[in-house]
Amino acid sequence: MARHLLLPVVMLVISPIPGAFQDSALSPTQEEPEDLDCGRSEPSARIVGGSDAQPGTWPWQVSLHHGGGHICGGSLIAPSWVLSAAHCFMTNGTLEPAAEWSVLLGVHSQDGPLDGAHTRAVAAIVVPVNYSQVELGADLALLHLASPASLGPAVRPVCLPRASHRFVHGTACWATGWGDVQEADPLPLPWVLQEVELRLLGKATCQCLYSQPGPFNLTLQILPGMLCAGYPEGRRDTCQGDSGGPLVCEEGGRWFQAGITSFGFGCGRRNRPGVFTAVATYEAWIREQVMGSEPGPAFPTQPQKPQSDPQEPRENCTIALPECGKAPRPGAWPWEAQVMVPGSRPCHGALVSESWVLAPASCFLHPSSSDSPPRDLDAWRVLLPSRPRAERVARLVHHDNASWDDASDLALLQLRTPVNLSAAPRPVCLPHPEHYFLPGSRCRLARWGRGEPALGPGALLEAELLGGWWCHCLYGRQGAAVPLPGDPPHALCPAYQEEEENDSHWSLLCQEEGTWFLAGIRDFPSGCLRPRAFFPVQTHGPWISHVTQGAYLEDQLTWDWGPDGEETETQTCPTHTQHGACGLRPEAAPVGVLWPWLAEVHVAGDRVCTGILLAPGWVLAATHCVLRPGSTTVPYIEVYLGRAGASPLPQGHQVSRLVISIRLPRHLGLRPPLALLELSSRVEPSPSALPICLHPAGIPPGASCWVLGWKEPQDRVPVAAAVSILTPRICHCLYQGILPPGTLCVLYAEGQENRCEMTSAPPLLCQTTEGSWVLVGMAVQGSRELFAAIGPEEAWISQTVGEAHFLPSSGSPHWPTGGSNLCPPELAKASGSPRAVHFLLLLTLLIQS
Ligand code: 4AZ
Repeated sequence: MARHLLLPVVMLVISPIPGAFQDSALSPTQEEPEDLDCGRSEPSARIVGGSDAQPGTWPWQVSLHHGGGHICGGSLIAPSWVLSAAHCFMTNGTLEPAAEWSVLLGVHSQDGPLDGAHTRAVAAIVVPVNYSQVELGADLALLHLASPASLGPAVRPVCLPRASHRFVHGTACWATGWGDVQEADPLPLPWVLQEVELRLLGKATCQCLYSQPGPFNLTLQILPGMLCAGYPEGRRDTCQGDSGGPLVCEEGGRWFQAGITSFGFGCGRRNRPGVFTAVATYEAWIREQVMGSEPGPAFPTQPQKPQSDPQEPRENCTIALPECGKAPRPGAWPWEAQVMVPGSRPCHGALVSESWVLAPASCFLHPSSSDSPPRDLDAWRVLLPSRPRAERVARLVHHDNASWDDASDLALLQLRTPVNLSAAPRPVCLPHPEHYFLPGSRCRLARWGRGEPALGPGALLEAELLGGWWCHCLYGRQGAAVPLPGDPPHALCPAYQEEEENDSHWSLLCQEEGTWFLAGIRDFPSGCLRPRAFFPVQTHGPWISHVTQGAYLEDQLTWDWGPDGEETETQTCPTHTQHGACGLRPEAAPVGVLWPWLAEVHVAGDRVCTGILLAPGWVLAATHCVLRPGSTTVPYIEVYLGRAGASPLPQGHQVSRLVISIRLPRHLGLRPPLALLELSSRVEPSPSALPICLHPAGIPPGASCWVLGWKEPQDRVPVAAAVSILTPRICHCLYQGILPPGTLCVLYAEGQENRCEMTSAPPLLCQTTEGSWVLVGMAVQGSRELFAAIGPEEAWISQTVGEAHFLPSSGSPHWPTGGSNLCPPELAKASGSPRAVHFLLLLTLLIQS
């Protein structure tokens, strides 16, 4: 589909035609002599879904060449006149020079010797003054040939309808052209003229179809002077390159041109019929332009006027529903195909049309010679649901990149006999390249490739699609722009509610309005801290439709996004994702949790502690909060994630886990301040639950730090209080002798110290200069300023939690080394008065820096 630009109004008559003005449209005489025999073709006798025309069937069809190739169609209406579409000749609102165009007449195949064909130069191109863009109508043009065409059996004019001519809706008419056979799929050699039978649709029916919202919320107003032809279910249509060509209907043994191919949304799409310029509407304009030409176009009287005005019965608004992607229930997939190749395990694929099965090419590539798969297709069989016998295979087509690019690990198998589609088998829907699966879409996994023979529980795993930011940025595309809705995504990431099986290959099915799409294939082997990602199938839509000529590419069915939505703002990945998916906090996430690593640790139903997610199965908390002093039994503890500031999130993003064990480091004497809580099952990373980073040196150099707690223990709305971490020396001086080793002291920024309550033992976090968030300490019981440092426990944490994410140690240490070990006397003196401590500390810090 070509995107048509908004073009300014144009009026360009390059060579005025002399002669008397005769406004026949206003006073058409029924007996008007016909100056030309029109609309007759040889008695014996793409367009999308069409077929090769017989030579001589459509003798008025011409091909308009520009820059050495076919651009548009046209129709011969008089020896010196060709009718076509205005948009063929306009670039940025300007009419292209007539001299650059030539008209090919009497041509059938545009490849090889053009027997019987001849060419004419164009002397002038005329476009209505009120033409600006196709969607606004008046998309017609007249080409005045430099010399008359030589008429013969292969070159004859078509008849034009008078303004009063009524084409009855439902009439089967024909469109012809050398245009694309599908969207972005040119007519193959030998470029034989294609014909397709299209039914005229009443204006109300067409408006009803085009009022169904589509991708980009597109709807269209059908204006006077437009006419639609096609089918609600699509599949047969005109396409790019057919523009300007004729839509003709036979009446009384003559062919009348009812329409000029103008535009449409895509080609052959459901509820998107082709839109044509209604020629009858422009009788007066055409007569005016050709005035004085001898012989001029013929406007024969309509042979039999329809009895009554052919208005549609009020209102026929039956839209077509998708023919693909309906399943009785998740898991009972009517498109599930098993390809049986002798000597190997069954390979799971999906039925995508009556005749084609899509499956991973790796199932059929010979491991030793990847480019020459076994070709003994005779012995291959395909099992489809509800089919009594296995299907035989006629052809195997590999994706060109199948053997080296995992994202293109695809092959298409053609069945020898097409299957009758019913409830089962039924094809799955495929997405167009511009399809945008909304974040939060409900998805399922389906077997793909050499899966295990029995239906594993994974096949019913429910997942929710993550937004583009997460999926794109967690895969380390630092600094790259996140693909906008409508742009092809690099990956699709579903977030699972439960654990999945790790070792299987799956395809990703996503649902829109009850219809299932094959959205992704074959997950990447995911790093443990990253959500699973699937290669999007949508980028392969053009290849699949090119090979199958009829796979079920279906438009987007849900659209709660649009050009004005937040989702369309360009977002960029932060640079720090290079360290993996820890410590991320999206600054401009449209929905999401501000603190995705913050957990609520509900202890024995009577108190809530703060916890921090370190890895998919581990949360760190302060021991004194989760274990009562003196108690040795493990209380009943539940951990909630994805709740911090989570109000706009769908329910599915809030997860809870039981704590199955509490691990404490070995400490002599005192009870260790930090506790690791092992969760009953992993929490797969998602925007609302992501692990934090750790730093081997404890505090990353140059970081800015915060105490992250709740304002009130009841409502648990997270608040962050800005702090500075004091140097060990100052800390030591302030709390002389009373601090356990590894304790950090903080100084709150002005007015921040009472921001959060402390009974829940909040964490101390720092954000590195690159943007990653690092856990530095957990509050010590009874103190606002003292925190148990994480740094000294690095070895214990990494031994207990294999996946804890330590940032690479870089740069200088957080504190300058050296200097005096003596305490500044002012500090010691100040201990009683907090205001004086602050003042003196600030002074000391300034002197140090
Ligand atoms: C085009 O771009 C075009 N399906 C022509 C016809 C249609 C769509 C696009 C109708 O010239």
